Amino acid sequence: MRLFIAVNFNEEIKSRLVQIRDRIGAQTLRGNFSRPENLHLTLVFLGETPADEVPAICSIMADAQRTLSLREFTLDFTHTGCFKRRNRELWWIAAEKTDPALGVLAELRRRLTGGLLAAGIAFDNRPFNAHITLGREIKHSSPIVLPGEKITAPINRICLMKSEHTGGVLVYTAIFAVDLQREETSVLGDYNTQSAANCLAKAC
Ligand code: 2AM
Repeated sequence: MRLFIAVNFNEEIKSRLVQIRDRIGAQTLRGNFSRPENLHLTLVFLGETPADEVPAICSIMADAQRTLSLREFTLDFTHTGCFKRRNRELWWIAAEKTDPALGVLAELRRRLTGGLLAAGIAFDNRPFNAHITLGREIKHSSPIVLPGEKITAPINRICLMKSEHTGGVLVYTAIFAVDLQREETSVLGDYNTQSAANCLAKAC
């Protein structure tokens, strides 16, 4: 099966991404634009993977989170641009290269790829270039002009995604997910530290 590890986004973030996607679409002659439910950020592309490697990949994802003790964080998507592929363009949105949160994402990828290498599981090892693809195969006759954007997206979960063509439509399905730790304040909510400790003690 064709797999990748990704960060997905909530409906609010996806609808803001769709607005930018549509602004690009309005200025192009042709293009293959990402469906809202397919908008994601790829951390590791595994490609065709034997099904019997899936349990090991899930463990590697859980171990990466456990060893880093990563708390949920946000990434500011501010920068739209394109990769040129032959005479077509792939348009994306990304964070500024200097955004410290990108360093956190890169560290998470290092942990994941380290685990995959150690387990002998194949993946695309080209340099990590964190982006959300908005459209592929884009052709336009005049420059695409976009207003400045800042989309602050919560990064709170990593998912193992299966990619397949179903009835000619590209469908991504999350088959496993690991949550990043919630911020202390949201874990405790209205409780004080003592009652939270009691709850945890009861749960154990
Ligand atoms: P892209 O959006 O830049 O094409 C599913 O295909 C996801 O994996 C996409 O986000 C895609 O990035 C990413 N990906 C990374 N390396 C890939 C590769 N070698 N082939 C296909 N997709 C790849």
